[in-house]
Amino acid sequence: AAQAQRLLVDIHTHVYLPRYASFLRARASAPRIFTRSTPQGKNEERLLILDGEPSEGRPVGPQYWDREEKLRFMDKHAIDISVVSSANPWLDFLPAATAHSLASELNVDLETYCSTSPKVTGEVLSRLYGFGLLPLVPEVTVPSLVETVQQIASLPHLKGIIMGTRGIGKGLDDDTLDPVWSAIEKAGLVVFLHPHYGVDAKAWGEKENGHVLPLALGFPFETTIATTRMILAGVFDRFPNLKVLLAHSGGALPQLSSRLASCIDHDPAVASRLEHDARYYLGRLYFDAVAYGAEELGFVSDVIGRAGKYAQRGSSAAASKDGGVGQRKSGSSRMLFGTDHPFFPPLSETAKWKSVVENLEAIDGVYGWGEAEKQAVRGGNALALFGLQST
Ligand code: 5CU
Repeated sequence: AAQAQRLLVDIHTHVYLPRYASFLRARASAPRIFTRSTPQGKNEERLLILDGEPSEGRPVGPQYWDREEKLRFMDKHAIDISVVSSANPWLDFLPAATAHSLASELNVDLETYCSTSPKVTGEVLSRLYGFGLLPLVPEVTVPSLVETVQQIASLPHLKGIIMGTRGIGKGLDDDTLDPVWSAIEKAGLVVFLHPHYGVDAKAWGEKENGHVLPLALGFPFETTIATTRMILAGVFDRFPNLKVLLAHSGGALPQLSSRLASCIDHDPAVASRLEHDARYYLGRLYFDAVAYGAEELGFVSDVIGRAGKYAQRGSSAAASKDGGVGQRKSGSSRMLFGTDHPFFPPLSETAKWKSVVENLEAIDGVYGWGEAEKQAVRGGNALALFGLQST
């Protein structure tokens, strides 16, 4: 058990399973994988997934679907365990019947991908676990979503569900989804909330900035909006044991949570719907540590760590007597290391990926976190959240 507490666990790492990649290859419009010939006369595969992405897409290869590549990447960065999720845009673009059958097949594929992986040396733990998929598309029936939750819960290596922000067309604050939240809560699965659509592309202006604005700002704002809508709809009041993990450290939500609380306080109709001050709900959530900076991680843990002070709406938080160090330490218990592999590859051959090294250095550099907090963020929190029992 002491060894397990030192494991490095990556909870934000993606795959396009071979069945999904074949599906994308058969498509004529985005999302799709297509082949083109290079100036050297070779064939190369390209991936086109984002809205407004140039039509030549980006390079795609075995790092997206080959499990051996995932394990090699893990070895290169000393990652012991990965909790792997399908990458966006999941099944969002499919008709309901296809989404439903493909979700079930991909869930079984992911279970096999994980269950046949090697074990962590000296441990009963596998090196790979996964987040399953729900057929979250318009016109799917809620009973079929619940059925898929139950399928995922029955697959021993699947510990959660990755989902985008659209729900079944009306977002995640749609009350129709209540039986789905209830089934997920009951099964103890972790929801990994991940963006794909960003915000209205008109916000990016006319200058050519590649993917920088949609990825750096659009993705996190999408998560911010979706989570805020869930808070406002009372999802976390109705399902207090629902475990939701936010991609990219919750986007702008930690920075905006006091402003959100104030806006709610000034809107009696909304305020009367909620059991708690908005800031309280941040202490119920989990945040990946994919923020690339120590100061940002420290700030997020401060905000999570103070949440308990805001159980009552209108409560005013007394300043911490220890300068906030205890609060910062306690917030760290809901933060978890991630890489976003295979996205953000290095632009040239390097020993380690910059994106991974930066996230590890950020954890190491958080002022006020001791070795215990850092190790918990690197792996211990993930073992606890996903119920991964060591020998
Ligand atoms: O680079 C990107 O486009 C992405 C993406 O689509 N999804 C993701 O998780 N990270 C980066």
